[in-house]
Amino acid sequence: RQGLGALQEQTNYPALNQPIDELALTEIKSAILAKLRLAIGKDATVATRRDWYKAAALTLRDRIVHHWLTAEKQSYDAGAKRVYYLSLEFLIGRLFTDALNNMGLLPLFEAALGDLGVDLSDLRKCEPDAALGNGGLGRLAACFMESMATLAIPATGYGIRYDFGLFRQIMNHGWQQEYPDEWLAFGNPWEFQRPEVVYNVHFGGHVEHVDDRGRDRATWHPAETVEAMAYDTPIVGWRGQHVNALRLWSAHAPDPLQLDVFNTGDYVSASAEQARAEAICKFLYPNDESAAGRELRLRQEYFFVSASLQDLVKRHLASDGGLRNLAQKAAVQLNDTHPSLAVTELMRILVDLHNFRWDEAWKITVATLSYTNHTLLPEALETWPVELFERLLPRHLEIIYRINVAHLALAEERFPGDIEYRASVSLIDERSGRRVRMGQLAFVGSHRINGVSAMHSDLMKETVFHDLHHLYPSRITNKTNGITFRRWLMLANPRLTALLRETCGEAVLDDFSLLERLETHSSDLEFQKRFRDVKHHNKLALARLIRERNGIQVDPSALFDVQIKRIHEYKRQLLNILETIALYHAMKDEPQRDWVPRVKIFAGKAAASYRYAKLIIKLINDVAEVVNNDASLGGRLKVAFLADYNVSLAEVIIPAADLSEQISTAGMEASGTGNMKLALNGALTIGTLDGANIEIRDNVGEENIAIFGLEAGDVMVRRKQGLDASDVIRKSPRLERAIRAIESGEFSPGDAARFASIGHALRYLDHYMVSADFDSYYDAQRGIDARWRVPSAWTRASILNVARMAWFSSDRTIREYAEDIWHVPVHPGASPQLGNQRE
Ligand code: B1N
Repeated sequence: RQGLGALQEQTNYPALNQPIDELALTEIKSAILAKLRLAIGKDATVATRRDWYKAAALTLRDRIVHHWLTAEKQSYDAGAKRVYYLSLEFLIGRLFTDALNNMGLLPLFEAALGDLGVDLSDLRKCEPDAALGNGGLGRLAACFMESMATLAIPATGYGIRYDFGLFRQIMNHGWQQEYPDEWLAFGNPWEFQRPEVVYNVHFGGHVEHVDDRGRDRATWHPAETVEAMAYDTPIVGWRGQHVNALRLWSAHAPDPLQLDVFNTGDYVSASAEQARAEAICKFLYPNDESAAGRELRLRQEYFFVSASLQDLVKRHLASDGGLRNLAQKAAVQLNDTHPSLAVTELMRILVDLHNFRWDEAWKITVATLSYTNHTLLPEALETWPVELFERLLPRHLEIIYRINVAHLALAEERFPGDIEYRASVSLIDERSGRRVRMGQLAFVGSHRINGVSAMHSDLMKETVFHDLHHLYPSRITNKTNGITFRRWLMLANPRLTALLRETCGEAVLDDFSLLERLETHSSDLEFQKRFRDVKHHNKLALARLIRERNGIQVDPSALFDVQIKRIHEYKRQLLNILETIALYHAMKDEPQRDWVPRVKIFAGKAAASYRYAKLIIKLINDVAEVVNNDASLGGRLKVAFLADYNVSLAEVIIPAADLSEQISTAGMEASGTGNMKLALNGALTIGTLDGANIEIRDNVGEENIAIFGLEAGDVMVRRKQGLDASDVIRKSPRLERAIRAIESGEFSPGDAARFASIGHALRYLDHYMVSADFDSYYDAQRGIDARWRVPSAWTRASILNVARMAWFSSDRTIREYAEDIWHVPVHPGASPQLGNQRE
């Protein structure tokens, strides 16, 4: 029973653990030294920190592999049903301490490394983030992988092994610049290359229809073939008992070099085929909530869907002798529409390759697949031109047409003669050039379609999937997102974890519902002080980081006000910075007032092609420049934009936050998961009634959260009324002044025109209701100030947030998927009650 001794020690917290077993210590030390020599090829005297990191990671990996192989064998022997999580994104971050912690080996490794003269917390930083995702959707996939392993659900994650993950963000005079993320430059100690696990993935060519006596079989004669090679990364669950694989595909040309061409001296053309194939896994599309619309993206989607389905079909053919009972043995979850082609590919495999009758194949497909929708934003709903489909995937287009025939017949049956209804549910959008609708395809081909928060699932039924919902009324279900507490509490916030263990009992690590035991301590002044000390310590660490990275001096006892997420108009960083400007003006007007000291902390990336979002970043940095250097404020307001937001930076910011900004335009944020991470770490939320904010309010209580602004229904009404914001601006001198400051060059001296487009949008468009919500937001912020002035009240609310967040564990979310969608058992050993009995 080992816990967080190592991280506590690293942060000088009294260790709660048993003494370390000397025998095990000796063993780990010699194992690390052996790795250093035999796998890295270096001697301890010349090893760099990175060498030590790799040696330690490989030593740990050895120990994980044993559990992995055992888990694999057990589920195989038992003929257990397996979950396949198909996702174009897995935003993993670092794995070293995550795996150590789940294996219960953190204290042992820290001691062993310490004896060898290296600091574990230094080694930790040598690991690059695996940033194979954009934001919430990709991070959710990573949390789910960890929870599935924790609940001992046999599962495989399938995705792409991108050579370059999400771009690195660098600030150049306040402007975002993108640089390639070379995360594999020094190798990756976690992955196992599987050169023997290779599948051919085809593109293009033509389709031949043989006479198959009324069946729907066809033969596809493709024009191009790409090889998919597997790389496996083990994912360890809590307590280390169960391990699953994340299987990522890498693309290669079957014929890497055309020797004849090379010998003519044309070296570039000789490897052209290889370059074309490898482009597929070259990089992750940097879109969040917008569709890529590029041919290469469609190639990526088909590539990973085809390889993954071939892999799982092979597995089931080997173990179950046939595909007839596939749905009893396999549950395939589609993470958004990016893997929607699984619907057509599985049909192709069953009908063309395994000779199934169409109707039976269709039953198997629908029973096997399920689809998670993550956004209602129209610009993010994937569609592909029919013409492109025809060129790249001719057989799949035919299958789509064939599915559509039966589907539209059902629609006709339901609403005879209603042409508009049929057009609306059709898999083909005929309005502006013919396009394949990937959302409709995934919906029709799945037995369950889920949204990611209660509100989002309701809106799915009312908006994008309104008509489809009427046709298939039992399919839409809600699965509110969750986060893994192992990473977002235990690892990110070891001091809070130690306090929670002491207060709620050790069993809290296995049963987060025990967090409720904090409630009785929430008003205890002695406990409050200890709780505040933890936060203060975390804030000191963040203040240090802000000084080192941005050269900005912040007061660690100021209110740390945090907005960290992708930069997007609907997430409304603009609303936050406008309020900052208004507060700045107010402070300058009345410098003698007892203003609550605040640090406004921003971090996030803008899609490289999203010019307006990049302009917002520049505005934040320009405001920071003016505000931070205005001596008349006495340091009571600071603004810091931290560059290159990623999982590891989040792990530092979140435990230090006092206030969590969740201020999206109501109806637009499907769920949010940063909102959960921040509340779990004791930040109070200021937010709109949007996504999972609503469920956070329901759990923490409305007196412990600051809700403001228009509701989703109001937003729809106001949009219908027309979008001009001049009415609200006229009534709000404060807002008028803030907008004028932006337009007049107050923050861009010598370049007043820089933010003209922002001023224009705020005044005359206001699609995202920034102006419309401004006053309400400003007032809510002053309410926050008032609360902050009474430390006991603030701390109480903060403690109650922690105490009431247990429901947002991704273990809960995964249990719901397992029960309602996948129909797989969760391992009883991982059930919450077990932890209890140890008390
Ligand atoms: O998925 C998260 C939610 O918590 C967020 O609210 C939601 O915005 C996010 C196209 C997306 N929705 N859609 C995307 C990502 C990449 C891409 O190319 C869309 N991301 C979300 C988890 O449910």
